Amino acid sequence: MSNRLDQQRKGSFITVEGTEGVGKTTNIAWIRQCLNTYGIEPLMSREPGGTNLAEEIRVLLLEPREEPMAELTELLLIFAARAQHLARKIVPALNAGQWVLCDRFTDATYAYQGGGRLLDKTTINNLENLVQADLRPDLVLILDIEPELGLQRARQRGEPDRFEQETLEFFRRVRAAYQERASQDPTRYLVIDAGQSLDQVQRQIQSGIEAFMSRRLAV
Ligand code: T5A
Repeated sequence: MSNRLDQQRKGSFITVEGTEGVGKTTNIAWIRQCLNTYGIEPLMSREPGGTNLAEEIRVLLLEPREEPMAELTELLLIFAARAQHLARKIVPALNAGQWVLCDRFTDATYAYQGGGRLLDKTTINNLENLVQADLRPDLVLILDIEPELGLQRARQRGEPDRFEQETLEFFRRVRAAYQERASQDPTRYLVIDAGQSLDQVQRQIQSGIEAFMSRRLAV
């Protein structure tokens, strides 16, 4: 009974993850170019956000505010944005045969809300099943970096958002949660050492995409 989302997808779903300032925005453009060489033009999106309404929820989530946001409020807002994003953008695209390349998805929730905020993983898993049914990314690229280095890069860009104001300890837990998820499913997750030069990072990404494409073409 998978389909509250009416999902009969044909396209592939690739997500990109990592702690702050790890270089997702920079490298997503490169991933797109790698896919282009196979004749694939992916639909680009991001979370939280991706549709007008979900982008409004993103603002609520990222803007620093005087009234502290309760952890459960944060979690529910993230899944509310995701439900909208899936229903209005991701699932229709996948069903139409389009590939989707998304900057963050539910692995970020396990990492930030589960690892960072220490929320119960079963609660996250229940919401994941409710909102996504059985939809999961086909490939998750995790850009991995020492959180100190990523935060330095992110903070050079201006005022920190609500998440960037968190402690180093918080980001160490986020990173550990990503690493743990990757270790549980090494074929679906690809961990990239993002502390290297951009050129070296892009070479790792390219060979990961090539390996994914040969697995997919073999099916
Ligand atoms: N969130 C999100 C949750 O808590 N739960 C969830 O479920 C979801 C979906 C917003 C926030 O929402 C939280 C997590 C986030 O805190 P976001 O917009 O993706 O998510 O926020 P950021 O991680 O902050 O994304 P950024 O766009 O800020 O960072 P990027 O994209 O990782 O970094 P980028 O590409 O802008 O690079 C940063 C700088 O480093 C340089 C770049 O030129 C740039 O100046 N750089 C390098 N320099 C040297 N060597 C390299 N290899 C480099 N790569 C990049």
